Amino acid sequence: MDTGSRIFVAGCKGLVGSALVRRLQAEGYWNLLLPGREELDLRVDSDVDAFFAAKRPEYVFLAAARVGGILANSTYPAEFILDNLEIQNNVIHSAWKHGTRKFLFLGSSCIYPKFAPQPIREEYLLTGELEPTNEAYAIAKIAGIKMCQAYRKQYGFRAISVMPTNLYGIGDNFDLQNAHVVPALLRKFHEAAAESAHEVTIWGTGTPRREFMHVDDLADAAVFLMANYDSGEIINVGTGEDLTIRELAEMIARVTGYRGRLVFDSSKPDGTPRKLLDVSRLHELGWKARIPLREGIARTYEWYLGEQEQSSIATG
Ligand code: GFB
Repeated sequence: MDTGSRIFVAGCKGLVGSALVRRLQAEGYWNLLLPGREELDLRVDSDVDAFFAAKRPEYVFLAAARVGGILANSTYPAEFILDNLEIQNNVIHSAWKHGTRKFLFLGSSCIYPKFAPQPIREEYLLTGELEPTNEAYAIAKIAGIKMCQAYRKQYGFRAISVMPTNLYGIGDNFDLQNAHVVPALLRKFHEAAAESAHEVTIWGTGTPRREFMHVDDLADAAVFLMANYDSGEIINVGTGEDLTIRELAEMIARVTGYRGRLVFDSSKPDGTPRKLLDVSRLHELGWKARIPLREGIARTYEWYLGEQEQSSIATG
């Protein structure tokens, strides 16, 4: 890519897409194609085809997806499978058809088997049963990986597939029902601290282990891989470190100043017991995550407080 390349960031308003836009703009890329959802519905094949025919993007980052936390995934499996299949089928096919030079598909660590050995190596894909709470989403993402590999094999399309670990950061969704755990707990603890509440309820047992990466690190890795990786083999992107949900909750409580009790609601699902990616392939290429978890959470909290302030000014 050079700074004048036509680069399409699909999903430019989302957590990952907006981080990619920040990163690319900071590096001087000025020819970014950034249609919003109201302008281009990626689920409609004829619209996507017309967009590619008109704009002919040279590089594509496919960061558009229907995403959500454990409850959203298990409540809306139909939307999670259909929307994601439609988006990725349309964007991958049109990119190939209209001559995109290089394509980056973003998957997820939930593509791996529920009980995969830890840390999870790329070759564990399709070696066991998936985690039921996000099976629909995972199947869609696996189909995207296979589609990229098929187009590379049959047509020589230079598509790469990147598997990020659980992400959080600026621009995240803080809706308590649909969010992932980091924004959900930031909001719960923030509100509890403000109200001097005595307890906060955390879903599940607190024992599952997760790895979390700040989305700015992911954006940095994606731009790095676009330039330095060209293989059909999937590649993991993570920090290489995990912690329990209880430890995460304690960290978020400290960041927000909450001092009450933590209550665990084991009627809510835990999901997969552990999800830690093996990132040796990425490290061998020369890339490592830089933002420590506690610092990333503090930055996200600062951003959230700013957003709260803006919306209270707006509502007057
Ligand atoms: O972030 P999360 O929804 O994603 O949940 P998954 C992680 C863990 O945090 C689970 C617990 O064990 C949850 O039970 N948790 C505790 C909470 N309190 C809360 C809360 O208030 N909200 C949420 N959301 N969780 C998702 C997948 O799984 O991970 C997606 O469903 C995707 O497909 C994403 O892959 C990265 O790691 O369990």
